[in-house]
Amino acid sequence: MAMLGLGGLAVQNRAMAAGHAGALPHAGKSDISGGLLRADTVIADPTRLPPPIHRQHAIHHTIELEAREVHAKLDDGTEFDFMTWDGQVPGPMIRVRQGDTVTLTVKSANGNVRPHSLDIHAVMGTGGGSNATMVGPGQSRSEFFKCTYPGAFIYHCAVPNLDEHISRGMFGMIVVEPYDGLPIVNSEIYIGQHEIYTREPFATKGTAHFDYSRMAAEDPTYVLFNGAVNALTADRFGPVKGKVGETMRVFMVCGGPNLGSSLHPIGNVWKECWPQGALANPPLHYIQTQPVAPGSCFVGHLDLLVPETIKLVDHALSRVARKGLLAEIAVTGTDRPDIFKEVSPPV
Ligand SMILES: [Cu+2]
Repeated sequence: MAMLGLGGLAVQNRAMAAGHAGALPHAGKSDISGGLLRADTVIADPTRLPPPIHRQHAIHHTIELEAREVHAKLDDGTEFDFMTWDGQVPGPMIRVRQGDTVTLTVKSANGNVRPHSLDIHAVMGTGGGSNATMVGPGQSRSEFFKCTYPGAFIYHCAVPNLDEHISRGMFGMIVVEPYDGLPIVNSEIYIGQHEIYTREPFATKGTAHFDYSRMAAEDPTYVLFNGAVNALTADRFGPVKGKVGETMRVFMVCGGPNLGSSLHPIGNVWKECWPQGALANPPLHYIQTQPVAPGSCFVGHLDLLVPETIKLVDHALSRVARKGLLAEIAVTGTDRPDIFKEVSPPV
């Protein structure tokens, strides 16, 4: 088994020999990766995701995800008890090809208190595999599944208090690439939106405590990308970087548990996007704001036409102005005054 050293993940791929008895296994590429942007947070590094798939044959993947309950920074001076997959929000992206098979082991870290399980929307089976993967602290269980249909699908914890566990961070994405793969782009990023319900008001210093009443009322205190207030911005831990003339693919998973997202790139539009992550369908073009339901995913392309800071937002803008949701893409390169320029001199 090859350890990637990325977020504690282990992955082993081998060629699928089914139907070809005696065939030699091929070396497979890594199909899962992840990692934190900063150690005292749960912020998944949006640039650490598995590479696009170019092979033309099916393989079998052996993948491990660990449920980890962690105390981490939600904001400067504010901490929270998160529940995560591999210590990060969103959980590591799993990337496979249609027709691939997976043996997935769900582990629960020794220090955990709660039970956890995994519902993967790409899995055709009871509970998306959640019955087969229910684990208590220190336990480990495995399941086998075939990636029958292409698309970008959410995975999430599915214990009875699943809304709380998702709110605390237990969601991520599996991308099942179509047989023909995805369009070629220059770069890719992976982000996740979810909301947190606390007794204390937004930005209160100290430890924030979970509020079940506010969750039942679907009235969150925080709405976040990647598990921290304004995490992916110049004012905090840095924006994603892009270059003029390039095309960037954005994978976004909306964990919820209750709120959808109206995903908009301020200063740009989605040149192409696949609503609900439905990669088997033709994309929509030139979409300004795309709804992403809780429990669903989004895949979209941005042409980076001019130097600018693109702000990725949920266009339900009180979530941006008052609840902590923001990611930025800093695009650098040569000015394009034929596309945009300031006309009036600064005052
Ligand atoms: Cu859980």
